[in-house]
Amino acid sequence: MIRFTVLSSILMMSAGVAMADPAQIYRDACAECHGVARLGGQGPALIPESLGRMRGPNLIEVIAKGRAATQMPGFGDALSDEDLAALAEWLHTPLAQAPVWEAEDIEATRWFDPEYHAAEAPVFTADPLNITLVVETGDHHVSVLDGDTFAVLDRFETPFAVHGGPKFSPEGRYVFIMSRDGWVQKYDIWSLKQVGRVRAGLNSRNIAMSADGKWLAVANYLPMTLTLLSTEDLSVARVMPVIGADGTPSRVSAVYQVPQRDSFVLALKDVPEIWEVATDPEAEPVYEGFVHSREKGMVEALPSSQGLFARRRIEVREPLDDFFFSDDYRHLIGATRDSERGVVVNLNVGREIAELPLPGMPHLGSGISWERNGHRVMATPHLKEGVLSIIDTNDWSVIKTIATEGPGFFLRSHENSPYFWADVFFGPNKDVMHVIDKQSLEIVRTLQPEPGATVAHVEFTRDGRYALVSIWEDDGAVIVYDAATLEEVTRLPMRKPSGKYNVFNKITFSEGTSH
Ligand code: DHE
Repeated sequence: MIRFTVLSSILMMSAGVAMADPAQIYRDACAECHGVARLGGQGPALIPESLGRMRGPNLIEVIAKGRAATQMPGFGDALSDEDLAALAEWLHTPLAQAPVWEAEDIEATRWFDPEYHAAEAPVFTADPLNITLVVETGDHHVSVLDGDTFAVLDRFETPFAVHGGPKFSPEGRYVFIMSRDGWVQKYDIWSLKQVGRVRAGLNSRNIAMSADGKWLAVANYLPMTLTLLSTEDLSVARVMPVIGADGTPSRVSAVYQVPQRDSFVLALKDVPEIWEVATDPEAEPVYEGFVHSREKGMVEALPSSQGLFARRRIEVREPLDDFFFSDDYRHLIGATRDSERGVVVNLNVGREIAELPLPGMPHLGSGISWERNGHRVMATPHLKEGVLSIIDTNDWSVIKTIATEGPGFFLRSHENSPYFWADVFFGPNKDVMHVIDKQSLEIVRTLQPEPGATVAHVEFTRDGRYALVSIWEDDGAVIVYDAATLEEVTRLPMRKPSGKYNVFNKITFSEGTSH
């Protein structure tokens, strides 16, 4: 009824006036679902920060035709082509004022599912550590798969546009999922039930969990903050403004858990700093640098913070992004803005120690590592070049560049597999997946499960026996391969399955997966 009223009022408006004011059209037709301030509500936020990442059909098409499998209706009959274009352009204009999203705003969104009751033990007979979650971005759901039988135990709705890997609690019972609009969802795998949700940011990048499982960090672009939540009840522990040493505010590109150091590490988009935030209540004092005293010259400043959430700045020459961590978490490699180099930072001493050429936009966040000839090597795909770089992590030299059939996005392997799998995500060959020998570094097989369909992202079962591959299409599938023979075992229909995450591989920090 409401929708009818809105549509008919727009029709009347369009009939009487040559072209309606897009802000007025928004107020009449969109605000009810997308929020008066365009920050989202029942529907997603409609601001440049979120629209810039829109995949698939363009904005005008979505407004005109609606979005399948969502509540979004089409307004093509109600609005002229000019009005549609004007509205789309208006939605791409930045908000006049930076929105505020503080602890009380976040708290006000905290919601618990009234149907949730915590089961005392798993409500299924499957191995709870061999559960694999499949994020289906086609209709914003997650399927919970039994990793032995590949039966779907549950399929639950997620917030709109989930991004990044879900994060599991250390024993593997709970999982936390984040959407690009900053919603964090908690789900209980044992009970197969959603626990609750909270909106931790307005435009967010990813989440990380502390090593002790108590805290969840949410990296935000909007506002420029790190939100720290309690994993227990999703309450806000702290909203940390992110401001560089020179006073410049910065977006947080990503946050990572650093288990050995009991901390989070943050990649910052706008300032040449890496931040480390302690999750250890006994964390040593952190000094902000040095102050000048007329009598003594340069003297050490008083500690600015210590204990839980103490923050340390590591200064680098330029902003670095998309981190890969060495196995012992002593080093990270970050990508430079020109997408041509990787910079190695030693977290102990807090400075850059090496630089390596990685042209063609390396996707270090997808990097994985393994032992080869007594050396630990890592591999990274490149988003703009059809190559994989293999790097020796002892001296950070590039030991081989493997040519692929196009730029790829994700890599995966498993301790029990002699191969690693690399997708081709972009270009005419996006329907193939390479399987590469970890020792010879030669491509042993190039799979093409469905000609013409994008094939991407792999996850292994707990024992590494099977590899699950996505047919990344609306009418897609997860294909289960025997990881040794590389033969197809079964095909599970799914709605644009993106990432897949095995509980055991994630909580044990398997070397074959990114974290
Ligand atoms: Fe992702 C992980 C950043 C675009 C799907 N992506 C990540 C992570 C980061 C990141 C920092 C690690 C988070 C984590 O798991 O904690 N992604 C970026 C970008 O900067 C980039 C290039 C541009 C952007 O839009 O933000 C980008 N990512 C995409 C996509 O276009 C993908 C293919 C589709 C989508 O859903 O938007 C995409 N990103 C993913 C997936 C993961 C991911 C499925 C988790 C991979 C995993 O196996 O852990």
